[in-house]
Amino acid sequence: TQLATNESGLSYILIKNQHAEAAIALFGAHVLHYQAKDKQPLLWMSHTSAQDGSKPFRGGVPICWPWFGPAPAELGTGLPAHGFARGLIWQLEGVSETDEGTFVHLSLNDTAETLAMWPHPFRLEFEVRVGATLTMSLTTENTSDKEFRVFEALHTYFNTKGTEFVTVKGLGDSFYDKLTKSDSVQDGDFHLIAAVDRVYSKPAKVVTFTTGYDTIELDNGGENSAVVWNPWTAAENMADFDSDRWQTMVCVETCVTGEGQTIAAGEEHTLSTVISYQ
Ligand code: TA6
Repeated sequence: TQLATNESGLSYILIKNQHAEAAIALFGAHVLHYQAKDKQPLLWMSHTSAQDGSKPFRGGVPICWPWFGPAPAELGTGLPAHGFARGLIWQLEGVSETDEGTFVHLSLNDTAETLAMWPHPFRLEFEVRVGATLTMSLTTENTSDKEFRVFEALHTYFNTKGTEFVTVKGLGDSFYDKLTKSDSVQDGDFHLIAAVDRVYSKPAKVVTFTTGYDTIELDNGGENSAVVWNPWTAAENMADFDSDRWQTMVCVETCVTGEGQTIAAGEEHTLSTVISYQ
């Protein structure tokens, strides 16, 4: 495990152990790459993603926090989509090696800059374990003297062999369709056959899906919803999304959306996922 720096001065933790290899950027506490031994890379990353910190990485695991999608109207205009956590540099708290894998611990505290966007003191802790499974847990501590509400996601981009291989189970039947802006109901499993942007409100704790390479299991905790996203040909209009590679990605996300998660003063909440091969 080593700390590396790219041409733009962004720092990364590069991990290689007996189970897997991975790369995690301090910018956004962003898991960019994870590959278990004898497996394909698990995470999809756009070849045209910004690499200089001018905007969040397109791919891997963006951390959306403390809002999901556009900022709540009461916070005003001009705020970044999906919150600010994925666009700030986190603090590296420690790295430890165990038989189960490498643990990386990062943190983010409120600053004058975050308080100007979202008026609440906080501390975030992000713990990643790079082992035979990829485990991520995001803990929000309310360090203020008033309760606050957060919306969040581990917005994971998965690498697939092709859209036709993707079937997702465990999403539950109710979803909000962001493309048609309507509530809808699904009967059975989800098949990736067209553009999709859905917020499922009653997912099972364990969501599983096929990539064409493997069957992946997400064992989630602290979530209240799951999102499935693939922009399809609309990816061609996104500057940082290489135009034909939507065919080999799908986002299956562990989320707190809807009513959000209220956290009392001095309390904390953890959103987590354990990603493993079935
Ligand atoms: O999780 C799905 C989504 O919220 C979509 O609506 C889509 O816009 C996507 O995330 C990517 O958002 P971004 O801000 O990273 O371009």
